[in-house]
Amino acid sequence: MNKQIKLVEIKSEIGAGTRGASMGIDALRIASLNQKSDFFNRYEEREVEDQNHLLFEEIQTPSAIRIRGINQVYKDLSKAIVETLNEGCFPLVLAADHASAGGTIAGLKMHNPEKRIGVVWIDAHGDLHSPYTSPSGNVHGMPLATALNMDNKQAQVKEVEEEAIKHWEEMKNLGGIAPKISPEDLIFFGVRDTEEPENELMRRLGIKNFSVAECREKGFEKVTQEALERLNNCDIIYISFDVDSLDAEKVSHGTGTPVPNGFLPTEAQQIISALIDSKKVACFEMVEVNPTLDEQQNKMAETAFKILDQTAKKIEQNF
Ligand SMILES: [Mn+2]
Repeated sequence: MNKQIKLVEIKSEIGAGTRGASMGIDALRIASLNQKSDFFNRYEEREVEDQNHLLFEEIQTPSAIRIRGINQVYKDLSKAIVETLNEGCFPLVLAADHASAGGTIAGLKMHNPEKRIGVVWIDAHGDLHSPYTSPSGNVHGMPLATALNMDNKQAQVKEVEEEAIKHWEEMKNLGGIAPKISPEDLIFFGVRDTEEPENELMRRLGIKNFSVAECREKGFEKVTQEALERLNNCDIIYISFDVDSLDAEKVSHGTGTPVPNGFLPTEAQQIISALIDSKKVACFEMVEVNPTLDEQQNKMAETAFKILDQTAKKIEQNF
């Protein structure tokens, strides 16, 4: 019998610089109703507590805004991922801002301490910042640095508060395993809006980015095969799908940090589906739908939901 998908839902939006990502999951729900889909009836849901009440409090740590709350989200979400995997289910994570993905990776690694995890990060951004390098202090730009256990202090641009360091260290070491992934097991698709400290880190670590142009030039079948070859030594693969990887101009601005010149929905779907066909994908996450920023009603969620529904069906065939 096929194992079951379980939806793991976390509405944490304290890692983003703009408000409203916590409404992203509900926007997907509305999209599913409009498309007459039974998606949210098909799968069991596990809700993880957010710390969004902190938005009403003053910012204590400007270098990593509300990192205390993100640290808690990491703990709660990683636990939910471990529980879901313990039940033999496939965790399909619906999250608000991308900060929580560090907690997802932690949970995957805590359940599979002996396994090598490949990460495919489909995103306009590198999300490789640390409190030491981030110009904004928004923690949704930092999840991969926690998974890689990297501060990138060579590129330090500011002082970090004691309180922020304490939480940052806990996040990197969550589950007593650090790092959780290796740079050679991390692959970007569609990253096109980065800051210099991230560029420098990507060069130094040799992190592969399949740009939108390269994907179109070589063809999506070829680049996904190349990606899978690069992850050949990984036992399992985690896909993190940030909807800002999609083209903001041609699709929608309904996401926290929209960027033009991204993927078309069909292109993103091709990447995701080909990866799942490898049968190595053990977790999928969709993040950063923000209906309050959508100038075309609920277009981003409508688009993202189609990808979500297709992806879930693909997982069912392959899990
Ligand atoms: Mn992201």
